[in-house]
Amino acid sequence: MTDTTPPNKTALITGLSGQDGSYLAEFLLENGYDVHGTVRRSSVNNHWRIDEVRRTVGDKAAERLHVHYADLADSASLSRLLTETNPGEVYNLAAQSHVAVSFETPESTADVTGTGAARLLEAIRLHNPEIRFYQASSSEMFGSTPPPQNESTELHPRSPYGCAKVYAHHLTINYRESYDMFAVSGILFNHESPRRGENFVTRKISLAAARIKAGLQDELVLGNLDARRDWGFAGDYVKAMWLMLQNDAPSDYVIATGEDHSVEEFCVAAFSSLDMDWRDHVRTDPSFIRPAEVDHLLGDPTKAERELSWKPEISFSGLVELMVEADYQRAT
Ligand code: NAP
Ligand code: G4F
Repeated sequence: MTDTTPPNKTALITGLSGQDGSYLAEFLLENGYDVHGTVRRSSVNNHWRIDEVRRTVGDKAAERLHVHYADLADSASLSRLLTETNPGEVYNLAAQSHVAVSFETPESTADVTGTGAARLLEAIRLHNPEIRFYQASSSEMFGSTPPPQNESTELHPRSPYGCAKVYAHHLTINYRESYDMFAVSGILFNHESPRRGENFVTRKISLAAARIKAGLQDELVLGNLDARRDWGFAGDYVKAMWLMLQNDAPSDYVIATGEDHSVEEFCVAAFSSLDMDWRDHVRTDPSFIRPAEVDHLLGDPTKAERELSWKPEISFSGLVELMVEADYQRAT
């Protein structure tokens, strides 16, 4: 018999105040969803990305955006939220997401980035195991395994953050296999935007280039310029998250551009887009070198292209220009 139940277009996003949370909320609101998102209490207002979502989608759609306090370290807050919102889809984007910081706070990173996923999966299982669940897995899980990396590549994390993500990744697979839940992981390679946190390397570079051009800053101090990453645009990547939950069967996917660049190449592109030579402004300092580095990430997104018809739309040079232009506008 054909199922005539209308789809439950209510989504819950953990980490709404973050980069991806904001782009995903925007995408879902534009596609008719009611969106519930979590924030944490902070001593200063850090909801600027949520304000941008409201501006972008307009007042009418913004009425379908609902903000809730919850914490991945607080099981009861997650259970309460599921009961209050009754979502059809849950996107677990919340995390302590900074790799270098995870070396300073390994235990709390494990608690939020790793065990947080366990708390949410278990709350979903007990509330309604029919909910479709997305876990924000990471290319950091590949660590030292050489590129190109795909869904079958061996995981060898090189940071407390990477280790926590590996736990959450395997647990998501385990809930799928144990309880037949529609639980999937997107193994996303680095994705950036004008909404990227200022202490990730791309935004640190775009912001500094813009501020130096505007006469507000003298120099930029970085760590390892040789690291290579597969950088895409966050707005393209959140669409892949949604596509994974619309699939007929649950499966995990690598999401990447298939193109890599070094940190130095990002500097060259960012400074030259403002007619500057990066070598006049950038110096390195060993304090930004990590105890263990991930030298080279380059994803193979063939499975996502084939099964989700997903392709990134913004190129590396387009991404750099987008970020530098936005930061230059903000600086002037
Ligand atoms: P982000 O900008 O750092 O956002 C992280 C979000 O998690 C923020 O909303 C943050 O809230 C929230 N959060 C942190 N600790 C929390 C806790 N204990 N309870 C509830 N919320 C908490 O990260 P992003 O770049 O959007 O990334 C989204 C997810 O994808 C993360 O899980 C990240 O690890 C993963 N990922 C990112 C990339 C990438 O390149 N961006 C690649 C692969 C995977 P506050 O705003 O209050 O801090
Ligand atoms: O921008 P990053 O801090 O990103 P990283 O470590 O690759 O992690 C990001 O991507 C992961 C996916 O692969 C996510 F899971 C994670 O949540 C996060 O979004 O550093 C990129 C590279 C590193 O090799 C780092 O050593 O840039 C190098 N780097 C050089 N100087 C720097 C700096 N990184 C930062 N953050 N700051 C610097 O001054």
